[in-house]
Formats: sequence, structure tokens, C-alpha cells
Amino acid sequence: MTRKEFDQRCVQLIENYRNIIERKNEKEPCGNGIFFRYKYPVLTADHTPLFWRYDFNYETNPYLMERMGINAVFNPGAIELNGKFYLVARVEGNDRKSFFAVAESDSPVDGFKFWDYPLEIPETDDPDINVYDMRLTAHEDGWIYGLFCTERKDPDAPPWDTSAAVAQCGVARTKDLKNWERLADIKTNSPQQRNVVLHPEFVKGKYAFYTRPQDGFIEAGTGGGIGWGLSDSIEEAVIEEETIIDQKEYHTIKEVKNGQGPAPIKTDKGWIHIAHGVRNTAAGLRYVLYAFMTDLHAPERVIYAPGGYFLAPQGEERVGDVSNVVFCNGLIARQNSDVYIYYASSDTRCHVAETTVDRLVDYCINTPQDPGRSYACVMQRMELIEKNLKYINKVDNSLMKMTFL
Ligand code: M1P
Repeated sequence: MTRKEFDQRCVQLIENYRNIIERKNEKEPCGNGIFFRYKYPVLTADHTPLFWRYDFNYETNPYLMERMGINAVFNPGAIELNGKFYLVARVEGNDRKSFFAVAESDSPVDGFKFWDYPLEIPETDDPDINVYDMRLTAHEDGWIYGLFCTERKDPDAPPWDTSAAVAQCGVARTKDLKNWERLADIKTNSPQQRNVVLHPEFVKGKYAFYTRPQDGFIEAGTGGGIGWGLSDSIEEAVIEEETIIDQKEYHTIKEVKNGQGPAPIKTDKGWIHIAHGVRNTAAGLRYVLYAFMTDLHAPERVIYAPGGYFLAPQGEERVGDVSNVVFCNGLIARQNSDVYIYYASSDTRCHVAETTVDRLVDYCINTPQDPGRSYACVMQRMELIEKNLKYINKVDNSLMKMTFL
């Protein structure tokens, strides 16, 4: 490649990158009344800085090749600080290793730009092989905590088994998202843990955690669902007792496993939780998001459990490295009650859905529970139909009558 061609390719790459970073997002019209999706992903592999991927020196990279590609950007933790919006994304290189990087914007729905360098999260004495899915919690103790999955090769696996791994919860804390102090991994009685989230307030004077005990790396097994436990210390967190507060359950959207999403949102009616539920299909696992509410004074007690999913993959969201997956570990609930839910699709890219605290509260309180059987579901739907038809017949609204009757 001549120097001139090299320079032209540089200009083209930069232009493509700018187009993506500067693209304005558009709210999808109408929606389902529960939330509004936005048209474009807020983060993709193409959002990562070109200088993370290319060597821009003509002498050492005369073909202007991508030297260290980025495979995917997904599952971000999220936080608003001093009016700015931050996503701490899981960035996965072509070598399959994930790391964390901060993307910042003045807007919650577009304009996210990565800082020049990824985060340097220190290792413990037992180095992580892979880290991912950071949940950010601004705790009342004054720190911002990042809890994430740390994965290591299973030391007990036979030599022929090159896939066996152990997942545990890593903990780091910061005040500014730049400098991170690594704390000890959380200890529990469960063989493995993933999707562990720190509750933002002390409970009974202790640090409180949502957990997801699991027998193996993939299967929750006897782990059973979203757990809850307390620890005296955060520096050396030990959860002696884990109780399951939201069970996985036969023939539901969380039949195989489930996991707490971001830290819950505090409202005057209770804590709102966004979680993921997984079921099996002939085409593999299907991950959807669901919501539930827990007691304001006992965040481990579920008080409302709307049936079915809250958000499921659709359109391009259904396709990616791990297809048919939506996953959420970050949201921002603003002072004005707007809520931005950052969810990733198919372990590939990251999107945003917008709603409000009021809508989420209404959704949690007024959505009927999964009644558990087809016949009961028909009865439940009959009730809604009957109520609607009675109402439509009664009201003096010719548009409604013309449309429905
Ligand atoms: O591949 C889908 C998701 O699988 C895992 O979630 P869970 O532990 O609930 O199965 C995580 O690895 C997550 O990052 C991933 O998106």
C-alpha cells in the first residue's frame, strides 16, 4: 500500500467511526406503554477507538491492518455522575478475553464515547482468566462498587477437559471510575457464583447481596434462583447464609436459571428489580428480561411478580454470538424519575430502553402473575377481554367502537 493509499484508508476509517459515534438515536414510536426502545445500539464493537485496534504507523503497519480486533461490546454497568452518563462495558477482544472500559456521554441515549484507555482493574493473588458483567452500585457507604464475574480454569478438571471453569464474584471499588481498588472475591458456600449484585443500602447494619448460586459453570443446578445474603465486611465479604428469594420455576421464562440484573431502584412502593430469566428451546437457551418488586423495608421479600417477560429479543437483537439473548446489568434511574435500561443483545451489542419509575411501578403492581397453567391463563385473559368489552360498550367513544366492535 502506498503512503497515499494508507492516508486515504485512515481518513475513511475515521469517517466511519465518527458517523457511528455522532449518530443521533431515535425513540421507536408507540412502544408497548411499558418502555420505549431506541433505534440504534448505544455501544457496539465499532464504537471502540480505532487506536485500540489499528497500528497507525505506516512503517510498522503498511497495510493498515486491524492488529487487535474487538469482537463485541455488551453487558454494561451504568451510572450517572454529575449529570454525565457512564457505561462500564464488557469489551471482548478477538482473543475472547473480556475487559472493562468506560464510555461517557452527555446524553443517556446516544453519543457514548470510550475513554482513551480501558480500565485497569487489579488482579488478586489468583489471577482472573476472564472478567465480565460489572454491576455498579453507588453504596450509602460513599464508594461506587463494581461487582463482576471472575472466571478461572477449574483446577480439578481432568487434562482433557479444556472447558471446565469456575465462576466467582470479583469486587472492586472506586470514587471516580478511574482508580479502582480490588477487594477479595466474595466467599459463599456455593461452588460457583455469577450475577452477584450489591444492594445500595446497609441491611441490619450489613452489606447485602443478591447472588446466584450455581453448581457448575453453566448450570445453576441445585442453586435454584436469585439468592440473598449478608456480610459484615465488604473488604473480605463472606456470605454465610444464602436464601433463595426468587426461584427458577418449571414452565416459566426462568425455568433453567435466572439472575438479578442491576442494583434495584428504590421507590416509595418498594424496590424494583430487573432480572434475566432463561429457558431452554430446541434452538438453545433463550434469555429474556423480567421485573419484580420487593418490600421497601425487606428488600429480600418479593411483593409483586408480574407474569412473563418484560423485554424479549426482537429483530436484529435476536442474532449474535449467543443468539436469542437479552441481558441487562445496568440502568440509570434519574432524579426526575426517567429510567434508562441498558440491555445487551445476543452477547454482541448494547441498546437502551426508556421508561419511568411510575410506569415500572404500575407494571409491577398491575401485571397479573403467571397463573401456572394454560387453562388458568385462558381464564385470566377472559377476564381482561370481558372487562374491556363491557367498558367499550359503555363509553361514548365512537372511534373505539368502530375499531373494536
Ligand atoms: O450468554 C448469555 C449470558 O450468559 C451468562 O449469564 P448466566 O450466568 O445467567 O447464564 C453470562 O455469561 C452473561 O454474560 C451472558 O450474557
